[in-house]
Amino acid sequence: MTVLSVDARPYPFTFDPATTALVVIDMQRDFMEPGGFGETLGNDVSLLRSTIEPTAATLTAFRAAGMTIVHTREGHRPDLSDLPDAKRNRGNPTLRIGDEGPRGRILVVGEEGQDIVDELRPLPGEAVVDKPGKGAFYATEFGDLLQRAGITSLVVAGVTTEVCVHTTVREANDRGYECLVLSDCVGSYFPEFHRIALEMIAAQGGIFGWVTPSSTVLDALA
Ligand code: TIU
Repeated sequence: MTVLSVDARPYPFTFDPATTALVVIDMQRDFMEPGGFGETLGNDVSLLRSTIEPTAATLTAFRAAGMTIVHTREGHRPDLSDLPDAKRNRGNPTLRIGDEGPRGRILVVGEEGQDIVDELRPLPGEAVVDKPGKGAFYATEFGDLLQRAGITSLVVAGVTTEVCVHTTVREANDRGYECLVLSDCVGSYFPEFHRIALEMIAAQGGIFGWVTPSSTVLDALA
């Protein structure tokens, strides 16, 4: 396939589908459904639901185009050996990471709550990277996986905009990846943070990358 270009902020984003991956960050029940980590931190998890439908459509388009797809899940080993006390205790939540919640142990790998929501379930063959931090590169195989696949550009969906999406995009930017964030496929518990986080990515000539609605990418791949 040839190189594609889509309208974006701060200027058009150009990508080769052969070297571009869709990265879907932490679309987990623990963040998006009641009874999980997001709710124990005091958040209204329904605010993230609007990301599901456009992300599902984007997954469909990337699958149809035969492009690389990587899903991430924030989570910790069952023995919590990769969970710093600072993270476990932060915010004094009602349920801490590792505690038993209504959907299994909070943010523990393999538990129902830690898995991806049904609507965005990965297909067999799609990579799923479990990550103990907010960024996808820290203490994971994510970077090696992208390198092996020859990926140089990332199209990013997921939650939350100013936390795991931002951390991952910043980490990716420092590692030389071109990042396009899909504005309707990322979401936050704080609408104002979401808006400003997207502005921060595209400001200063795209200091961390580009921002566009998913419709521009879907049109380009159609
Ligand atoms: N709390 C919050 O906004 N986010 C996280 O803890 N993790 C992710 O963003 N995935």
